[in-house]
Amino acid sequence: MAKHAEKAESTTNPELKFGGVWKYDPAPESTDHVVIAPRHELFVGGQWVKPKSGEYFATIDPATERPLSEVALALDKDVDAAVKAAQKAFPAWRARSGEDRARYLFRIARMLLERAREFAVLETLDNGKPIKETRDTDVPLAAQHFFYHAGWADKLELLFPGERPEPLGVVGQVIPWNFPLLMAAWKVAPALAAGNTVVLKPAETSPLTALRLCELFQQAGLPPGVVNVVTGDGRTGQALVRHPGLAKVAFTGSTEVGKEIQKAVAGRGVELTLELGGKAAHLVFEDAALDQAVEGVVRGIFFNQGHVCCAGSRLLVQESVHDLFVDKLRRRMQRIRVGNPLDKNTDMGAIHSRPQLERIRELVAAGVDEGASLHQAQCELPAKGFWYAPTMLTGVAMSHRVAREEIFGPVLSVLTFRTPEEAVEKANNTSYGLSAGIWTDKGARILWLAERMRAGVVWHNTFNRFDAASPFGGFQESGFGREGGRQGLRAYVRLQGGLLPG
Ligand code: TAP
Repeated sequence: MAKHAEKAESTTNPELKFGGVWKYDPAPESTDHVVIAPRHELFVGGQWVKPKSGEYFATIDPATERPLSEVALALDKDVDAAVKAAQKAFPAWRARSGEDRARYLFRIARMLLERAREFAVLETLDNGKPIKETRDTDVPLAAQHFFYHAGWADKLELLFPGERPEPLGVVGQVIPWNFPLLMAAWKVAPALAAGNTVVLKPAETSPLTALRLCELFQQAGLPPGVVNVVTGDGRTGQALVRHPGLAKVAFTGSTEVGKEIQKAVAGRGVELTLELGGKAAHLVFEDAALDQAVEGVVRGIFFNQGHVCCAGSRLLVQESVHDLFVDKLRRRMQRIRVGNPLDKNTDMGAIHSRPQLERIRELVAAGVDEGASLHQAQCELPAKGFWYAPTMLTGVAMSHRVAREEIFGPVLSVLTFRTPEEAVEKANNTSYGLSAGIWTDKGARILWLAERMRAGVVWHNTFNRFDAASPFGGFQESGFGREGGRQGLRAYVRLQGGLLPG
């Protein structure tokens, strides 16, 4: 509960006044503008409804601390109404042909691309991430998830030959703040393609794009209740995952909350997939194309301010090239442009919230206390908002907190190795197992390493590349189940066994 109070504090601004519609308009001649309503209600049964709690909370722009809008707080009764709406919608939705469901998903995908700029700006404002990323990654990938799953909706029998895939029922989906729109698409698209109905709970600090997605659902004519969105804090998430009307829970977030959810659904016959934290090893061998590897490492840790579950946060460099590589990295970090997330030249935007900024500061201080050397890019950070310079800690040992705990910020911990065996041993020495990266010129070494590394995704000579067709998920404390691809759809169906020809 303390965590939720902390988050609420970060969004409570004494100057909060909602005089009317808040409008972002970058230049008079530009069409790139977004209008934000001063208040957002819940989306239940295809309608905007007031919360029974009567309460609202603020969502702010982390780059300026300016309030953007107030958002309804859904508690038990609202969550119950949303689950009931999804239950009511389920029989008709599952009875539709796959082709029919596909039409809705294609329509949503196309509409999202038509309004791509608006969604990109809104996401940047509510999250703090640079417009370059929302424009080139978040929005197109979110649309890709709808397109991709639309393509499978009428071909599920081909995906699971000899089986009869049936939808599960009402799915409760809880998502985090680091990729709000993308996570919503990533969760909703496969669930609908497979014939389920949904209650989605976005993160308290970044609910606006999931709510705007509801406008697309309405405009696409999606039947009422097929998708419901309940905004709120951890209490809303708790009410949802505990609701007896759910057939499945899909959660993305911290390992700590994931464990709580696992307990909450235990023994209820509810399907569960968990996408949790990570502490990815990013390996650089002496024979790698070092300048390309520098770019990969920078993308691996500074993309989205390092608020990425699969971020390459543990750099393992072969000892023979350590000094050279660190020097190249230090010079490259100096060229990262940090600042106004709405500026298309910005590489790194704002840290998402004050509690997250404090956590990053605390862990970096712990790293220095434990003996690591601190290297920070020299850059002028804005006075208002939550900011942190690109940071690297060298001389890190496996026992240090910064080598073991997820920082979820723009902080790279650098360690060394001598042999491939030692690299694998250090890479696997973690309680997580979500992703890993390998930079080497030798194909045989890539295969040898990939077979031995315990990570759900292993990139080689690239990092942080995503595709709706590719399954994503982890081992150990990074969770279980996969999202994306055939494996992702499998998590939204029950396989009933095939029909034998007569
Ligand atoms: P969490 O605090 O776990 O929050 C995730 C979501 O769960 C939010 O919507 C949150 O609501 C809600 N929630 C909080 N307490 C809950 C409870 N007891 N029962 C049900 N729902 C609850 O994580 P975060 O701070 O948003 O995100 C950062 C973490 O997510 C990192 O550890 C990161 O690695 C992980 N993450 C993993 C992935 C994948 S794919 N593996 C992707 C992105 C992020 P409020 O936000 O309103 O409190």
